[in-house]
Amino acid sequence: MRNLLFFLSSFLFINSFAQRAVDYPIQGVPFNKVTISDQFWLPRIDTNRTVTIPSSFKKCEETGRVENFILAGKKNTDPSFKGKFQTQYPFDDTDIYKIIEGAAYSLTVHPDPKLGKYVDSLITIIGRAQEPDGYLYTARTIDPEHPHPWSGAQRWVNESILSHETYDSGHLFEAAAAWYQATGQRNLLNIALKNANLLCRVFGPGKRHDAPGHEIVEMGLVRLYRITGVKKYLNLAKFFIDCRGRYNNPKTTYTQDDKPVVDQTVAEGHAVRAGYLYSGVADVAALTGDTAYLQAIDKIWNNMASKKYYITGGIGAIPDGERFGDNYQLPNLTAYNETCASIANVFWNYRMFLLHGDSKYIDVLERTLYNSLRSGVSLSGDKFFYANPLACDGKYKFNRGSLTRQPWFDCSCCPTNMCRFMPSLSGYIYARNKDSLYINLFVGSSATLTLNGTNQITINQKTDYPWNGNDIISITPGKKSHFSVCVRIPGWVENHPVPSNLYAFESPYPHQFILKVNGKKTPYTLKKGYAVISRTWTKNDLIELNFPMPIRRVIANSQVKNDQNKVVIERGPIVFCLEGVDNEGNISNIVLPDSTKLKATFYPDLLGGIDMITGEAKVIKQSNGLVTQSCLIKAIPYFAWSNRGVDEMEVWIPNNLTGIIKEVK
Ligand code: FUB
Ligand code: ZN
Repeated sequence: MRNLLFFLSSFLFINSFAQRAVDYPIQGVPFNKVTISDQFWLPRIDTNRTVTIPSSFKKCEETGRVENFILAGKKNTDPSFKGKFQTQYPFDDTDIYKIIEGAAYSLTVHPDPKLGKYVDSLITIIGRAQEPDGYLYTARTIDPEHPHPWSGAQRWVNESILSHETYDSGHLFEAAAAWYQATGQRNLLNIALKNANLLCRVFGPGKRHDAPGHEIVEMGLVRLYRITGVKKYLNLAKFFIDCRGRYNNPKTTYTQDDKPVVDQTVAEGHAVRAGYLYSGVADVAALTGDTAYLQAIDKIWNNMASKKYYITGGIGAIPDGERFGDNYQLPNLTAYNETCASIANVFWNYRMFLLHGDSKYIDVLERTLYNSLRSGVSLSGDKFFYANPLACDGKYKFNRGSLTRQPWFDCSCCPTNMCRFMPSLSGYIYARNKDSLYINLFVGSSATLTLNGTNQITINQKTDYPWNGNDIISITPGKKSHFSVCVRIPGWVENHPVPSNLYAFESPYPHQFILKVNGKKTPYTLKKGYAVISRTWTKNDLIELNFPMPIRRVIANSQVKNDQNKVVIERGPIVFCLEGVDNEGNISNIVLPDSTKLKATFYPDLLGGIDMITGEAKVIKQSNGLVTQSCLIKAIPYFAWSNRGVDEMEVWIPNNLTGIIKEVK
């Protein structure tokens, strides 16, 4: 009988899901419909599966994060039990949720019964830690008389400042949705729904109206709504967004709470919170058709992309407050660029694309993905950057007090965010609407999707990206049919390194790329950054692409003080840097004149297989006054630095003597 009720309620959920009228005009092809075979990304995803996920679970055990759930469970069964919260931050529960989310994506393509069993055992422990009414927050449950100092004496009283209670819920919801999607199992989903139902009882019109201190619950609630079709979850996500700028005291820009979201115009405050908020706003805008939300995030996005965005794709310039700086305040040495903020930026830009169908958002996403996000984890998969600066002088301890990647942090949000992001990458490659298929990322992969309701299309992509711009994509529809394939033409091919005037190529390159179908040049129209090929497609039709990848020099807008008289070396989507070890240990006196010819060579055995860019530059030396000598410089991809010990590093390289100046914070 219980099973029947379960079946009926699932059926009703799915039914209401199908009836949803408004949504993103474009849908992503989800991670579980895409298999990555790419020579660049697959080894990294495999390392995430074999090293990052297991080592992070181990850290959660060693540091007491798992123990926190066990202790909370004991308290739930025996109120006289005396326990003590084992770790430092009230949001440490989220690390386990994030790794479970990553394990879920990973298991979809790589079944691993041992891992599945381990996650199930964790879910059992998590379930026991949940209080009977759905509350799940070990920082209070273990010892309610003495909760974590950030948590407040009673539930929720510190929610808008420090407690992270709904932040914990948000990550729980994300993990539960992923686990359910990946395995079909409802064990974590049931825990999540019980917690979400509690939130719905506590918060809302006429009830509590705190704006969450650290956003993510909005996105998490939307995921629960998408799975269940239960409207109250979407309503609560919208309610939380609408609380911002209205009720909290104090109202801070740090938490994007100084004004109502619809009146906000600039990217502000803590960058991870901001990125998660803007992603949640996009989700709710898509599902409710709220145009005021749309206008707000469009304005905020313009501010970010034109004034607060690093050439590496990082966001959140300022360490103090882990936050966005003022317009054009983009220091290099002290750049914070938290790994989590890069991940949040990918979430946000992907949603902006789904809303607008413009490739400029994928340009931002791609730059972040291949550079500042990728740099967050070592090649070995077990050491991490929390901050991702654009320069290192070997003295300023940028990485939470250290000069290089670390295996874990007291606040370990970045490693565990990496666990969940890496295996979800398959979900960002393709998208579709009713009769168009979008190819956004050039990542070797195969996918299946449906167009026009019934036509099942199989895609196969083979490429050497990002090291060269050749790409072959086969399209096989279930039945011969007419539709459009929209191939993204990256901004860097079109002479726009970014979709704003924040950065430009020093010298333009003639617009040229090759696009053929079945060996012949094909007609296409350029629309919102996509080459749209509309034709009748049949089995194994082949799209061939070639994006020339000359080595380019990028310069910054004159308002970015720290980047004047300097250039960045780029090739394709990859940003390069100088690291001491390749350049006789000292890079601070190197000048790269515009006349220096640069050459790219692929080294399969260096740093996991990378392009190195070399050229005859100048080095300034002190010997009875300043002397200039020739020197060979070697630049490696930014993402690969700091894999060979502590070192100096520089992304912006002086192209004349004036460029060798001190950094402005
Ligand atoms: O507050 C939770 C997480 O810890 C944030 O997202 C990170 O920036 C770190 O402060
Ligand atoms: Zn982080």
